[in-house]
Amino acid sequence: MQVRIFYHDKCFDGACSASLFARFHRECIAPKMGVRAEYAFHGLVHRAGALFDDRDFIGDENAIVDFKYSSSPAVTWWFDHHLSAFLSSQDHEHFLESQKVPAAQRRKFYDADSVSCTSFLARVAAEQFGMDVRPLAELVHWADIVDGALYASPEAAVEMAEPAMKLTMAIESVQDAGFVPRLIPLLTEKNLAEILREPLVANEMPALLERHEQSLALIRKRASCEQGTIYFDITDHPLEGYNKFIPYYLHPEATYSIGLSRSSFRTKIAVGSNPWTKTPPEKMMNLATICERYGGGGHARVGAISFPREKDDWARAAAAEIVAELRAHHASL
Ligand SMILES: [Mn+2]
Repeated sequence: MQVRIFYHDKCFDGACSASLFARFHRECIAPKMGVRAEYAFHGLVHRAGALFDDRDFIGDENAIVDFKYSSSPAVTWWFDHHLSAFLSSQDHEHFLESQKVPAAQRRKFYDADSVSCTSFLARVAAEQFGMDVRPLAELVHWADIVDGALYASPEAAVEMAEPAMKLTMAIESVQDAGFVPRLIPLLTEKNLAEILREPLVANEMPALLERHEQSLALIRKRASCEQGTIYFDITDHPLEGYNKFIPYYLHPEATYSIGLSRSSFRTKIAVGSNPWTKTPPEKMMNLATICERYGGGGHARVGAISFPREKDDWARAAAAEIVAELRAHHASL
């Protein structure tokens, strides 16, 4: 049996969810079906335009983890925790319909309160399918820290002493499209320090660390913080991802950060909030709602909007509106 696993690409939680799903399916699902399964991994990215190509759903099973819902009948499993999980109300209806079966037959799972999709998947796999997830405690722990931005300090997040943080950097920025699919199986086979020593990862580290230093220097030059909101535009320096805590490392007093950047396939507005802010949670703007207005999405505390690569000017105009809105909100507190 061929199992195709579609996961949020360039994302630590997405990769961990894919790895955990494969192990879950191999240990708990395939044996019950009396089959041997093979697993293939396909990254999905948020982009302007269609997110899915239904012609990719050609596995005997097709699973989507840590990514938006698809109502394609070929999708047999789905796990997500994003606030903006449904592209349309029809998709949401379709999901609700899928829940109207006895609990034991349910294959689509959604919990917007889970810090990471990995910890959500581990919980469902353990409680509803009897999977022994104890050997995966380290992975689940770090998926929550990384996806929930629960780092002790901006220094801890930017200086990346922990293996999980270096792996996050590699997942977010290695350019070779085969890198994450090769890394995924290791995530539930070895501990994170061992994975960092694997040649697949170790060979990438020196160049990645150098690029990290360069992006830190660039954002330091470009970022300005006014009325609690950082803004920077680095579209003239194509970067395939940067450490999203750099703005708060440079401006710890900020509440929000808006970054405009450009990669090989999109121009992106990253709309984030400072995980270490002293602003009380009830006074924070919901960033998923703001991003949805422009066709983006995410979580309450961090979101993003993708534009076609050549639409820099639209992206810049939208970013300016969001910056003005967040600064005005901050000034009104
Ligand atoms: Mn996630």
